[in-house]
Amino acid sequence: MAKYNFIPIPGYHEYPVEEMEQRAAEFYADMERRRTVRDFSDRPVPRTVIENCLRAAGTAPNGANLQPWHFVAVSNPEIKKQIREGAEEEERVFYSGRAPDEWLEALAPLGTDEHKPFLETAPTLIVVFAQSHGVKRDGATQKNYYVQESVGIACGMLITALHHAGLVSLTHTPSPMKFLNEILGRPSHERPYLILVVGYPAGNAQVPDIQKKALDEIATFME
Ligand code: IYR
Repeated sequence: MAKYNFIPIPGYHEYPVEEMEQRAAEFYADMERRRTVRDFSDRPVPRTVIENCLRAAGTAPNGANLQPWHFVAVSNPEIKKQIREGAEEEERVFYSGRAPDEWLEALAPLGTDEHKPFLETAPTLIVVFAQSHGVKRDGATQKNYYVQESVGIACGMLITALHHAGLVSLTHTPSPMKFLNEILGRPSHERPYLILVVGYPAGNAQVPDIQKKALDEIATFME
C-alpha cells in the first residue's frame, strides 16, 4: 500500500497549564451530569445535529484507519416499529429464560423488562454496525483490525457528542441483534453493535439514583 503524506498536526494547540486544568475540570463536570435515559419525548431532533454527532463519532481513532463502522439513523416511524417488534421478541426470550439468574439479578435494580416503547417514542435510533471487513474499490475484501475496540471508541465519542449537544441517549443491546440486518438491509459482514436511542427526555423522565466509582477505585497512579 502507498505511504500516506505526512503533515503538521492540523488544528492542534496547547493550552497554558491553568487553562488546561480548568478545561479538564469543566469537561468532567459536564460529563458527570450525563445520564442514560429510558423515558423519551417524541419531539423530533434536528437532522443536522445527528449528522454532526455522527461526524464526531467518525473521527474516532481506529485500527489502521479503516473506520470499520456504519451508522444507520432511523427516524421513520414504520422502521422504528419493526425494530421495536424485533427487539421485544428477543427480549421476551431473554427475560423469560435465556438470561442466567445472575444476570437478571444484576439487572433487577434497574427495573428493565422486555417492553421497549422508547424504540418507537424516541425520535431517532442510531443503529451502529461493526464491519468485520471492508470492501475495496475492486470488490476485494479488506480485513479490518481491532474492530470491537474501534467501534466501541466511536460509540463513546457519539454518546459524548450527543450529550454535548443537549440530547440524551440510551445504549440498547437486544441480543441477538441479527434482525437489524434484515430490517435495515445491511450486508452480513456488518454485525449490529448497539442501538443508540436518541432524543429529549420525557417531561417526567426518571433515572435510577446510582453513583459512579471514585477515582481511587478506577485508577492507579504509579509515580
Ligand atoms: N438487553 C436487555 C437487558 C439489559 C442488559 C444490560 I447488561 C443492561 O445494562 C440493561 C439491560 C434490555 O435492554 O432490557
